[in-house]
Amino acid sequence: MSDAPQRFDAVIVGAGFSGMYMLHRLRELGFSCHVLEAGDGVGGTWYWNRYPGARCDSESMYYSYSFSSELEQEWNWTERYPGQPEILKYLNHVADRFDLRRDITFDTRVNAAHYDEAANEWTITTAAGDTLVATFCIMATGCLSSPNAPGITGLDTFEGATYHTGEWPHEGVDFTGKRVGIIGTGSSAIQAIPLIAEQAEHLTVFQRTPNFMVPAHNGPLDPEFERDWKADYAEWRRKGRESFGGFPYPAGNRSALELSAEEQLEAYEEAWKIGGFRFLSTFYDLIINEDANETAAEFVRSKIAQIVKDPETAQKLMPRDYPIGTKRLALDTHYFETYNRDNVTLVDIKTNPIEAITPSGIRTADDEHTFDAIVFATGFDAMTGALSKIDIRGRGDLALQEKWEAGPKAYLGLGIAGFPNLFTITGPGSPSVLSNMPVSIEQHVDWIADCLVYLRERNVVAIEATVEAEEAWVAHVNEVAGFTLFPRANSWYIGANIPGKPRVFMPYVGGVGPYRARCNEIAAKDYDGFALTSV
Ligand code: NA7
Repeated sequence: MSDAPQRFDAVIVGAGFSGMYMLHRLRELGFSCHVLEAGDGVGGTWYWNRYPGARCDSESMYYSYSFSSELEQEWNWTERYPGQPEILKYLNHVADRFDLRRDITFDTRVNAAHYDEAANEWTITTAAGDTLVATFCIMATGCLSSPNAPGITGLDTFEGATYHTGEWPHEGVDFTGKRVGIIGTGSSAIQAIPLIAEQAEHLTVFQRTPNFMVPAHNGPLDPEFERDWKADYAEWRRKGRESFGGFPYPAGNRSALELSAEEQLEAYEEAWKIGGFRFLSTFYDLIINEDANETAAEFVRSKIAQIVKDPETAQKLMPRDYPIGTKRLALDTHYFETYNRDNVTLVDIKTNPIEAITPSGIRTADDEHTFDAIVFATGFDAMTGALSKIDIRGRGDLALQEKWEAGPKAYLGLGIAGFPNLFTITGPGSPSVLSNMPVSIEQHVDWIADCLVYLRERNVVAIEATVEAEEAWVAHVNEVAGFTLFPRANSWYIGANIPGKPRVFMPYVGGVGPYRARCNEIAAKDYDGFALTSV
C-alpha cells in the first residue's frame, strides 16, 4: 500500500464467508470496495480452526453459499458434514471463481476504525500503520474469531508446547508418543479429543462443564442424495431461509409432554439414529419448557451411561445443571467412546480445580499432571470479541468498547446508534450463532447491499440507527430470550465464559425467518429506525 490513504465506497474487515460475499455483492453493484484480512488467505473461521477433527456441524448441502446456482451445481461435497480442509478449499474456489483476491489485502490486521463526522468518512488503520478511507465500514469479523486463552496462573512457565484450537499451526501437530492435556469440552474439544487420543501416548481432559451431544453420523455423501438436492436447490434454500434456525428441515410440531414416556423414547431414538441438530426439533417445546427439555436431557444422559463403560466417568460426563440446547449442542463422533480407552483420563475441574500450570504440566487441587503439550480448547470471546479488539470510534469520538461496556447494543445486529455508516455482519442482536451461519450471513450481506443502493439512489450520505430503535430492539431481543430456557445456562451466548464480560444474551432467538421478515419490513419502510442524512 502507498502512503496516501486509498479511498473506497466501502472497506470490509475480514475475508471469511461474510466478507467475501460482501465484496462480491458490492463490486457487482458498482461500489468501490476493499477487504482487509488478518490471515494470509481467505476463510476466516475455517482458515484459523485447523485442529484435528475440525468439521462443521451443519450439513454440507446447506452450509454453503446460495447466491450462485452455477456454484451450487458445480461444487461437489464429499461428506455429510464438511471438514475444515474441504470448507477452506470451497472458499478458495469461491475466491478464484469470483476473482475476489484482487480486492483483498491479506496479512493485514485492522487496529482501528474512526469516524470523522465533518468529512462523513471512516479511516481504517492497519497494524502496520497504513490507512484506508471509506464512506462505509463493514465489519465482517466473525462471531467466533477472538480466541479465549484462559488466564491460568503459571501459563508462561510451561516448558512444553501449547496450542489453541482456534489458532492451530498450519503444518499440523504430531502428538505421537506425547503426553497431552486438553482444557475444555466444548464443540472444538469434542471433535479434537477422539483424534488426539488415537495419536497421543496419554490424553488428559480437563472438563469444567460437561456438554450435551448427539451423534453426527458423518459419512460419505450419497451421490443420489446430492443429485436430489441439486435438482431442487432453490426450494431447499427457501426452506432454510424461512425456518427458525436456517436449517431446511421441519420444526417439531408436537409437545414432548403430549406423549407417553414410551412414545417420547421412540421419537428420541429415531432422532438419535438420524443424528445432527435436528434432535432439538424432535418436539417444539424443548427450548421453551423445562419439563419437556428434561425428557430430552435425560435421554442423552441415558445414552452416555450406555456408551461409557466406567460408571464414575459416565457420571462426570453427564450434564445436569443446565437445559439441553441452551449451551451450544455438540455433534459427537466417537467422543464418549474415547473415554473407554486406556490412554484417556477425565479430570472434573469443578470438583478438582486447576491451581496452576507448572513448567512440567498442570497442577490441580488433588493431582500433578506431566505433559509434553497442552491444548486450549477454551473457545472464544464470542460475538463481540473481534469488534472489541479494534478501536472503533463513532460520532464525538465515542468508543464502541465504552458504548458496549454494559453489554452490546445494536439495532437488528446490523447498525449501531452513534456509529453512522458502520455495519456489522451477524452482529449481536441478530440470529447469527443460533443459526446455520451462511443463511444469516447472506441475509445480512444482501440487506446491506440493498441498503447501500437505496442510499446511493437518493443521495443519502449517512445512515445511523436511532437510539430509540436500538433500545426497542435490544428490549425485544431480551424479551424473546426470556421466553426460552437459554438464559438458564452459563454459555458463551451470554458471555459467561469470559471473566468480567457483561452478562447479556447476545444472539436473537426469534428465528431467522421472522427476523428476515422484520429486516425486510424495516427496509421497505425507508429504513425505519435509522436516521438518514442527505446531501
Ligand atoms: P466453547 O464451546 O466455548 O468451549 C470452550 C470450553 O472450554 C468449554 O468446555 C469451557 O467450559 C472451557 N473453558 C473455557 N474457559 C475455561 C477455563 N478458564 N478453565 C477451564 N475450562 C474453560 O468453544 P469451542 O471452541 O469448543 O466451540 C466454539 C463454537 O465453535 C461452538 O459452539 C460452535 O459454534 C463452533 P464452560 O462450558 O465454559 O464451563
